[in-house]
Amino acid sequence: MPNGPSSVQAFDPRVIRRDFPILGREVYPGKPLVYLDNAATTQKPTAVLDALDTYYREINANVHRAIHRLAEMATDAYEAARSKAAKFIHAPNERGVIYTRGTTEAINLVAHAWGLRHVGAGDTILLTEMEHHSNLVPWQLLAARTGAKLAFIPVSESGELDLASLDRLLDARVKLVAFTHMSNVLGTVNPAREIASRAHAVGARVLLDGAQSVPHMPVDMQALDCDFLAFSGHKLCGPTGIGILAAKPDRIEEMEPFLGGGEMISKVALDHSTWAEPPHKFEAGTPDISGAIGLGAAIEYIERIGMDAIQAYERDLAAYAMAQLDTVPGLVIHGRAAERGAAISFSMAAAHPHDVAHFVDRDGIAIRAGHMCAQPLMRKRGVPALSRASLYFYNTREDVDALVRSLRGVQEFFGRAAR
Ligand code: C6P
Repeated sequence: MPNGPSSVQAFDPRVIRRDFPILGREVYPGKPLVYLDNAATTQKPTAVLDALDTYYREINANVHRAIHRLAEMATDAYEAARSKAAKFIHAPNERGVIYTRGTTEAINLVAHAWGLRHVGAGDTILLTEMEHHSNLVPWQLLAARTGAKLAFIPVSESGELDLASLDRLLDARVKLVAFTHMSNVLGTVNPAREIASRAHAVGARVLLDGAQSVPHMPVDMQALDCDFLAFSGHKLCGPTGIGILAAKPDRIEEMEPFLGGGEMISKVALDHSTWAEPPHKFEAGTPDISGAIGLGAAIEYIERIGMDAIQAYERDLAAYAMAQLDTVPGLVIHGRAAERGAAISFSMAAAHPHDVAHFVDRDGIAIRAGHMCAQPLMRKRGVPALSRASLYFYNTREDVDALVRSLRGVQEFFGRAAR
């Protein structure tokens, strides 16, 4: 089964687009899909669709249980995908690479399995003002249970973290620094290595939310020296419902089980149990086997394109998109960090973000509008919501041009209505 892009040799988005069947459809008559909501979820290439189909048609069996042929094949494919994921992020070992439902579950897993034992009353969990709710609410819950406090690295008007504040915020009471590698709203790519090394200097552990970085740039867990790294498969061409928590070897040994049940045990008596070795200790019950295999296929697919090539292409496309968006009257981009990815949020003087999204949708253009699961950041910027175009390597300048044309229409339509 061919499972690489058709254009391994030369990076050509027009050729790559042929690998994504959905990109060829019209969403309304005469309106071909312009998909610019990749920070929410990405589209799936044929390689991933085929891997899912093949699994269910030819292999389907439970993993790590039976000894029949199909069970062996399913287990091998499931574990091979784990190896691919571990290599992809350069995790220290596979023992610390745990399948989860996605970034959200991965962060909740750390909060329960590690946080409840290592964060106590009077300790601090240091976050940033730009976190997605998935990297905020689990820590609020942990703080409420343990008596720990939350503190926040401020975000500047341009969308950058105020690293000078770290001198004040980092002290021996900080047990964990948890932050997003790339903001899903501002597009900012945070200096993860620097923050990690300053956090470690006061003895804090580091969790990196890689939901928006792992799909878009090379992410090397060991080079960044984070204790925990979380990401979601569906944002990197994989299926929904599967993601990864990777933990350093010392951290994985410090974690207690989160969910109890089958597969995560070694011996079970009526009144007590002992645990399986990691990562299985953290994978109770029948896992998302097809999801894991689909994730493996997605990683294989994008590795064949190359993360460096993807990052370079997206950087160029994002710069083009920002320059074009800046020409639309009344449009304000939120997030002008020097280091940024291809998620571009904006407001328009003439219309509410929901009206903007509805309007461009009629032209076949998918963008996101709302609080983007970052309500504190919206409050800080004084907006109830934003619109966001988020690009991936299969997007083109033509996609950007279509959006800009449609946004000019928004400005004209709503601007006229207001006059
Ligand atoms: N952001 C967006 O449209 P899940 O839902 O678990 O796969 O990912 C959660 C998550 C965590 N951190 C960051 C930085 C994210 O961007 C997301 C998901 C999507 O911006 C859906 S709200």
